[in-house]
Amino acid sequence: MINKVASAVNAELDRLLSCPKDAPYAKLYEAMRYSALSGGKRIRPYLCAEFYMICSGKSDFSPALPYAAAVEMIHTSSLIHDDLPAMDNDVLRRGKPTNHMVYGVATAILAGDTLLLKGCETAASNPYMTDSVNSAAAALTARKACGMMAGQQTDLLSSVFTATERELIRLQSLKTGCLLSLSCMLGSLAAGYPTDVAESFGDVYGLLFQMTDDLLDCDGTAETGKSRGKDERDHKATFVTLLGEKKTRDAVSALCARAQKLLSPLPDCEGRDRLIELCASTAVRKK
Ligand code: GRG
Repeated sequence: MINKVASAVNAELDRLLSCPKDAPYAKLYEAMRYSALSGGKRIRPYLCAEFYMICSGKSDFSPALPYAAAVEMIHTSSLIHDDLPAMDNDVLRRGKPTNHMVYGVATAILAGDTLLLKGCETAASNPYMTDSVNSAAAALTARKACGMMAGQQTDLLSSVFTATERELIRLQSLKTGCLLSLSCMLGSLAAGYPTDVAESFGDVYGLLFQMTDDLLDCDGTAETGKSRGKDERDHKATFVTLLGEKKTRDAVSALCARAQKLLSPLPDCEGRDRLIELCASTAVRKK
């Protein structure tokens, strides 16, 4: 199912990010497309589409697709900015040179900014939804994107020498958790279903996802497409640098079980089983 959603969201992003003809700013769109259409697991669009299917009982996720594309645009904007010299200063993303390495810092900043706002615009104008649902979706999207930035700001100040586990959980719940919970919530919202289960699941799944991301950063065999071992070198507070690998792996197992349990109030269906399986595969992921 994730491959089906990935193909559909790629086509939607291709359409939404097409440059107006003869525009003098074509480079900006080229830079946005370079990062938005450069692969990626498309986990956020998948969560959005899957929550829509589970909560609506339908197998066609088209009505949730604009929301799924909106979250992926915002996620891409965060990756572009995260890689900038003033942030993580990275040269490799998804196995390719980072946006600023190809287009320069100024265009990369603009590409990130434009993708962020295009994401909000897309969430506000889903043609399958009523104005009031779109208005709620846009407000939620903006709120969660602000949460992600608050997490990034906290991260800038954090160091392995001073951070506590509690602070790190708070930081990562914002930085990574906000967009993952947003994805689940937009799917529920599009289905006209309450968003509380989606939010609680997204929060816990977000922590699970970030802990495994930290484990991948120090795993020599992982296929992340990113520079490895940077966190330790930069003295960043991560779950692995703070807790050690063994305790992090134990926490991953506990979070996986917790996330799976949080799905029980949802309708019993194939989609819910797929999410249960997603948690298990995330816990042992290699990319
Ligand atoms: C957009 C204005 C603006 C600011 C962004 C830099 C920043 C503020 C936030 C950083 C957020 C960030 C990069 C969090 C890390 C989340 C994370 C684990 C990313 C990796 O996600 P994957 O593995 O990546 O889903 P793919 O490549 O598969 O999409």
